[in-house]
Amino acid sequence: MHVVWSRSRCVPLLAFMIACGGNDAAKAPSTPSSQPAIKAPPSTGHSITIEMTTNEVGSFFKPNEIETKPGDVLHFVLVAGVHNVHFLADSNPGINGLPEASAMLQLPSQSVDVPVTMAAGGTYYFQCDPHAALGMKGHVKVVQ
Ligand SMILES: [Cu+2]
Repeated sequence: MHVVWSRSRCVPLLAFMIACGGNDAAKAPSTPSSQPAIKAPPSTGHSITIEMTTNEVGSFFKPNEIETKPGDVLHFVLVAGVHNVHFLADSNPGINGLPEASAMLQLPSQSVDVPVTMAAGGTYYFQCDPHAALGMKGHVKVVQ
């Protein structure tokens, strides 16, 4: 003998699944480009740190010979002194996509990121404007 329980009571299921769609609306990332005329290569997510230093030896970039790829970022960090980074047009004749001259960095650990927008297959000259005559310069070789 068995007892059959009727469990068919209708429980009102108040499923208020409120989809709160107002707050997580996708905000388009607003990344204003400082160089709208240049079609930037897609970012590789890779960055190369270059120190800018003045010490008893002199003023220099370290390293100052860099090999990189389009879409990399050159991460210039001030260690000591007052420096900038400038891919001088006169020293890179006929080259499109040169980054603009950076601001002058003055405080240790200040940095500037320079996206590699120059074409692969070239080597590009850069310098620190105040110290170029003292040898503060370097080259970026861009490879594919
Ligand atoms: Cu300098």
